[in-house]
Formats: sequence, structure tokens, C-alpha cells
Amino acid sequence: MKIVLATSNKGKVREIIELLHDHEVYPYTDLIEGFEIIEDGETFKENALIKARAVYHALGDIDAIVIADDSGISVDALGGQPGIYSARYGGENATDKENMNKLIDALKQQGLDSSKAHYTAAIAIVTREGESCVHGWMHGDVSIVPRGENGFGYDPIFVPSGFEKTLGELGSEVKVGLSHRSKGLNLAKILIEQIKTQRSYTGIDTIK
Ligand code: ITT
Repeated sequence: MKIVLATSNKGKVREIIELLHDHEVYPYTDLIEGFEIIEDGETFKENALIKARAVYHALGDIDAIVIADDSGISVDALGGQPGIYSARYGGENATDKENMNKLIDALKQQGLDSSKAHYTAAIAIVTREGESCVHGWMHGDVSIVPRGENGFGYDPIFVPSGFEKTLGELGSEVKVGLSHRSKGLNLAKILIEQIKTQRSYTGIDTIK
């Protein structure tokens, strides 16, 4: 069963391929030319569906299960910011490092060295049967001192609940067991199994 990922974020692609290791998974840019998708939704769910739909339609005849991930970090001391704006917190084309530094500066401006925070991942699935969306969350704290090189995005400043180290220090084996993305994708796997079963009953169990 061919699963196509509607993302151009390499960190997400790496983690999703690891989590769906028992499936045939491709970033959409392996199949068609990459294109800009305007994420103008007001929630993680809306943006995940916008991305998954855009790629599903662009694939045309390639009848695939398309998965999109819209995610971000919400910091309590910043009133939930950057949230859905996490990828562009430091500016339209900001790098992961620029986004993280902006968050550190925002905490420092409030005289804080840490705050409660959580990651959210909305995982949208679009297939010829229709569309759905599930979520996963990971709670913890953000600190103003980046530590470790693992993961991506805000991971060097995020300490998951129950740990002393950041995700940058902890590494992928720990993150895969805890993350918002893992939790969302574990639910998405159930939906994928249901689609498979439904297709086997209707006799349409192959995907071009
Ligand atoms: P696509 O839209 O192409 O998937 P993107 O990077 O623009 O890529 P989002 O709009 O979903 O994706 O933004 C997510 C941002 O949230 C991402 O750029 C990171 O800065 C942050 N983020 C999400 N999940 C993360 C994680 O597991 N670890 C660290 N940062 C994460």
C-alpha cells in the first residue's frame, strides 16, 4: 500500500518513515515536482487537511493514501504562541534555528528561563474513500538554553515531562516513544488498517 507524505520538512519525513516502517512510504517530491501550499487555516487540523488535499489532487492518477502533518509548539508563558505559526515564527523563510532563537528571546523578554509548553501534531489522511484527521500531543517545558543536536526545530530547547534532558540530547529512540507525531501516527495507522480491510471486502485491495 503506497503512502505519500505531503510534507517537505526533512525532519518530519525522517520520523514518519521510521514510524511507518512496515509500509511503503514516499515523500510526495519523490513522485511529482514540489509546489507551494498556502497554509491559511486557523487550526493544525485545517492546515493538515489543506496540505493532504493539495497533494492528493496533484498526484492525479497516482491513487495513494496521502498523509500530511501540521505541527507546532505552544508555549504557556507566551499565551500559546507560536502554535500554528511555529514554522514561520522568526519570519517567512526563517530557519529552525532562527525560530528557536526568537522563542528564546520572547521568554527572556519576560524575564523567564523556562515555561510549560506542548507540541501538537495534526495528522490528516486523504484517500479516495474520503478524509480524516487525528491528533497527538507531547507535554513538557521549554528552556532558554539549547542543548543537543538531535531532532529538529525546537527540540534542543524542549524537555519532555518526566525527563531532565532536551529532545536534542535524548535522541530519536526516546522521541519516537513519546512524541506528538508518534501518537498521531499510531492513530492514523488504525485508520489505514480500516481502509485496507474495507478495500479487501470490496475487492479493490490494490493501489496503482
Ligand atoms: P510542511 O508544511 O511541508 O510539512 P513545515 O516545517 O512548514 O513543513 P509545519 O507548518 O507543520 O511544517 O510547521 C511545523 C513547525 O513546528 C516545524 O517547522 C518545527 O519548527 C516545529 N515542529 C513540529 N514538530 C516538531 C518536532 O517534532 N520537533 C521540533 N520542532 C517541531
